[in-house]
Amino acid sequence: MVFTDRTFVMIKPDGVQRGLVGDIVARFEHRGLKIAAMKMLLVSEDLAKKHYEEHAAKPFFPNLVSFIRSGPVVAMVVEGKDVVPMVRSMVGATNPKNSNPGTIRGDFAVDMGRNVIHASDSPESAKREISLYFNTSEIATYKRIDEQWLYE
Ligand code: IDP
Repeated sequence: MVFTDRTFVMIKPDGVQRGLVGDIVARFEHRGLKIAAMKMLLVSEDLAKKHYEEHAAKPFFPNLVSFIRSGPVVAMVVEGKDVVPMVRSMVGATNPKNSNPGTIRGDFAVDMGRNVIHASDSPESAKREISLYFNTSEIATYKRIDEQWLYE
């Protein structure tokens, strides 16, 4: 099945440095979601500011920009039915103090500014964020072999 539902996910520098990339990607794969694109990169200042533009006026904005640039990140496009809310529920609350166990932040994070992962909060943000990080030629269209066992 080829879904139009897509979300943007980023494993932030803390997740990469702590060796959590494999565990996090496995959660999406095991859930049945499709990784349509994935790359490691260093985020430029310009890209970091665009990514977090909705927070530009907030006092923590400079920290957000410098943290996302503090090491390599892993950016992904993830696809599946209702993928935006599904991935947000897998990620957990923004502040890990309030993230339920079983969520990525609830299992792997302690502090708000070291919350391991970013995921789009709406289909509109997903579209915008995917276009910031990926060209259309970098996004693969393919079928998972288990789709008939995932979708009724
Ligand atoms: P989200 O990552 O759960 O979507 P957003 O509100 O979009 O949360 O905030 C982006 C990131 O900015 C958060 O993941 C967190 O790392 C950081 N952040 C959000 N609110 C605060 C704050 O009040 N103080 C410090 N950092 C914050």
